[in-house]
Order: sequence, then structure tokens, then C-alpha cells
Amino acid sequence: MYAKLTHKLYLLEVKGMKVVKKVIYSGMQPTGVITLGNYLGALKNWVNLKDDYNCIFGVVDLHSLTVRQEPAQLRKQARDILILYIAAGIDPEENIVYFQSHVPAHAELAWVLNCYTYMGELSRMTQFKEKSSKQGENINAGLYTYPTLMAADILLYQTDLVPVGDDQKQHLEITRDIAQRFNQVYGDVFKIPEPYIAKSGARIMSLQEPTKKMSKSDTNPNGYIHLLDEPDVIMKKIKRAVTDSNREIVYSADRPGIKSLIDIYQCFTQESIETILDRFQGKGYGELKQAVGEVIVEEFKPIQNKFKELQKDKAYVDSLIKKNSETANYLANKTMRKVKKKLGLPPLVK
Ligand code: AQP
Repeated sequence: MYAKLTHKLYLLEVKGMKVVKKVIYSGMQPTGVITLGNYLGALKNWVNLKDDYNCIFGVVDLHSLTVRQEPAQLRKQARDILILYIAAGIDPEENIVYFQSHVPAHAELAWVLNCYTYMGELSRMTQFKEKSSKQGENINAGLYTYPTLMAADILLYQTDLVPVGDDQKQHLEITRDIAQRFNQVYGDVFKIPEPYIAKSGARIMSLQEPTKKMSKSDTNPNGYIHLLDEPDVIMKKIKRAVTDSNREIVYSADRPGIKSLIDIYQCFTQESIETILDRFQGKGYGELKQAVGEVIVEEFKPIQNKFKELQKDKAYVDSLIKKNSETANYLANKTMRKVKKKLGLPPLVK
């Protein structure tokens, strides 16, 4: 098994050398195509972190089952997201990109952690309250225990840092609480992860309802931009973005539409808000929208080209999926063996 592992990090480990880089874990649900929000709040930051950390990025397909998915579409979306990770710049030879459902230890550890998590804690989760108010009758147990599966994702890989958007901070806090509770009883089994919140792009808002976050499962496609949207579609969606009836470009919480467009522009250009306001002084909303659309199109274009290239090379992508899932399984099983031993579950008889 060890000989099959080709990721540099794990070769070092196999050779008994000290691994110095910290571990980062994050993931996305294949509930749709990656949006501008997912890109700026997560993927773009991952690419910036990938050389300085040992990164593990999951396509967290088990999480997406809390909402009913159409099977063929789920399969396609999951593969597209994994390919988009690579197309955006994640190196699958150095870092790990994999499907959560290819590593059975996620579900196994989630069950164990359920037994160390209190109902009161889960009931306080904002995401549960929000999603259960939207899902009609389908308020399933998976939606409720979503945070324990997320805790399992993170803790299985002895993660140091978790880059999360604003909306996921609470889930990371509960992960830390569960890990600390478990460690108090059984010793140092899990590393206690810290949040990594990027300086910009933490919360990108819907283009149609700028007080609501942009979401890939939004029923209104004008509310989000997909990473795979064609340039003319991107320009059209930005031009239709809801603003207000004022004319002057100002950055203020009570002008959420225009503020959100400036935030998006800032994430791409890395310019300060003051510089951006100077640049657009005396100009109208139309000019700002044109500029925002153009920076998005320009950055997405090479990613889209790389995506199309990779999508055609099925054998190569399949080989990456196989190799990466082997490494993920190796690491996850290492933690899982330790957990089972500490809990007193009977060892396998060979
Ligand atoms: N609007 C956003 N702005 C900044 N970051 C965001 N993220 C999500 N939306 C925004 C970050 O993207 C990562 C992946 O999220 P996820 O796929 O696990 O699910 P989510 O947070 O629920 O994202 P969506 O797009 O809103 O999915 P649906 O519609 O299925 O609920 C996370 O790091 C998240 O913080």
C-alpha cells in the first residue's frame, strides 16, 4: 500500500522524515456548479495556500444527500467539481483532491462523533435552522447531524487549518468542541483545528438579493455566476445585478447591491476599496458593472479552457481519482484505527 502513494508529502512520511508543512482541509458539496461565491470564498484561496500547506480538498458528496439529488446529475456535478479544483490550479500530484464517498472512514467516524455530540449543540446550528426552514417536509436526520460528518471530514486528516467562509465558522467551532471532548476522555487522538478566514471574499452576496449570500442551489440562476458560465452570460448576469436608484458609487452597508459589486471587484483586483472608489469617481453603475464583468470573465477564461481539456482526458482524470482516493484512505484509516483502539472496539483478526 505505501509504495502506491506518490504524493510527495506521504512519501516523506513513509521514509520516516518529518513533515513540516501544516495540513489544510476543506471541501465543497456537489449540489450544483461552483459559483462565484464558492470561488472567491473558497477555491481561489485554496489555490493561494496550496504551496505552503499540505492541502486535502474533498468533493463532499455525502453531505449533499441531505437535499434530494437527481443521481445522474449528482454524479456529473461531483466529477465536474473535482476537475474544476484542478483546472483552477490545485495540483493533484502535490495535494489531495478526492470524493468523500470514496473514503468510508468519513461515515464511520461521523457515527462515532454523533455519540459525543449533544442534541442541544446541533439544535443551535444556524445552518440547520436556515436549511430546515427551506426544505419543507424533508427535515431529515442528515441535515441535523451534518456538523458531525463535517467534524469527521476535518478530524480524520489531523487538520491544522480549515479555510472556511463566514457561514461555516459555527461548524468549525462545534468540530473543535467535539474533538476536545473526545481528547479529554481518550488522550490526544485528534488535532484541534483552527479556522482560516481569508482577508477578502468571505461572503459574496446574491446578485438578485444582495442581502442574501450567493448559493449554488439558488432557484434563480440570475442570483449567481457559475465558474463555467460563458462570458456573455457572465456579463448579462452582472448587468442585471440588483443595485438601487442612486447614481453615485459609494461603499456602504445600506447600499448592499453596489457594495457587493465593489467587493467582487476588490477580490479580483486586490486593490483597496479607496483605490476602487477613486477609479470610479464620477462614473455610473453601468461602468462599474462592465468592469466587474470583465475581471470575472478574464479570470474564469483559462480555468474554463483547462476544464474542457481535462474533461476530454477521461483516463488521466480517472487515474488521478484512483491515486488520490488511495492516499486519502490511507490517511483516514490511520486515524480511524487509533479511534477504534481508544474506544475499545475489538481489533480485526487477520
Ligand atoms: N456566498 C459565498 N461567499 C463566500 N463563500 C461561500 N461559500 C459558499 N457560499 C459562499 C464557501 O464555499 C465553500 C463550499 O461550500 P459548500 O459547497 O460546502 O456549501 P455551502 O456553503 O452551503 O455553499 P452553497 O453554494 O450555498 O451551496 P448550497 O446552495 O448547496 O447550500 C465553503 O467554504 C463556503 O463557506
